[in-house]
Amino acid sequence: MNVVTRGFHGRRRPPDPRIPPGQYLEDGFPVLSIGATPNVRTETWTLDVVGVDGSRGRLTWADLTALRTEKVTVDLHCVTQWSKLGTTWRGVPVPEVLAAAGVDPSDAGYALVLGHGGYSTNLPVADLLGGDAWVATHYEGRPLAPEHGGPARLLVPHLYLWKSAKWVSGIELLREDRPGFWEQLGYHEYGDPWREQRYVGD
Ligand SMILES: Nc1nc2c(c(=O)[nH]1)N[C@H]1C(S)=C(S)[C@@H](COP(=O)(O)O)O[C@H]1N2
Ligand SMILES: [Mo]
Repeated sequence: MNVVTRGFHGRRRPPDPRIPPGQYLEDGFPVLSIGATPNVRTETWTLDVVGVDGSRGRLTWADLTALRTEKVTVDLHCVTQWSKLGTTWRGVPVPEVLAAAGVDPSDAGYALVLGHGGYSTNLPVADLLGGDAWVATHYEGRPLAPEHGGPARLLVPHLYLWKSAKWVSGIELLREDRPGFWEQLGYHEYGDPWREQRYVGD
């Protein structure tokens, strides 16, 4: 019998089932960017979509904002171990962005998503088409702040947050997987927070 251990366990709070393994709860909204925040203006904003057959489509801000949006409340998980619960966003579902660009994703296996400043990140196309990926323009009811990727970023909350490219500028559909910025530096090709897929081989 170990009274000390039993007492310790008795005082411990039950773990929050919304927080994946190895993560802690963050109340603020940290900014994680490789370089300085770019000044991306809606007047000149474009999103270039490229299909596996070389088909191309470009959306302007007017094109994007004419599309149907969804309001979603999601939890965010950053590989630097913070999780932020219950964040509310507004965005256009990615399938509708691809359709508006006139690019058919059915032959694609992967996507490389590009952000201003040379950022890129790869993920399976299925994760963009499955109903859990948006081109987000609003956070907590306001236009998305520049430091968090405004005017528009990818939002893929079921994967670690580095997959959610800020200042999204392109979506390239691929047959073969191609690593993005962090993935080339050893981060996981998929990045499921619930399986702690932080680094290659996790
Ligand atoms: N274009 C671009 N997108 C990016 C990044 C970046 O440096 N540039 N950082 C990524 C990383 S590592 C994380 S954790 C999240 C951080 O988003 P936040 O700054 O809104 O918290 O954005 C991701 N998207
Ligand atoms: Mo990150």
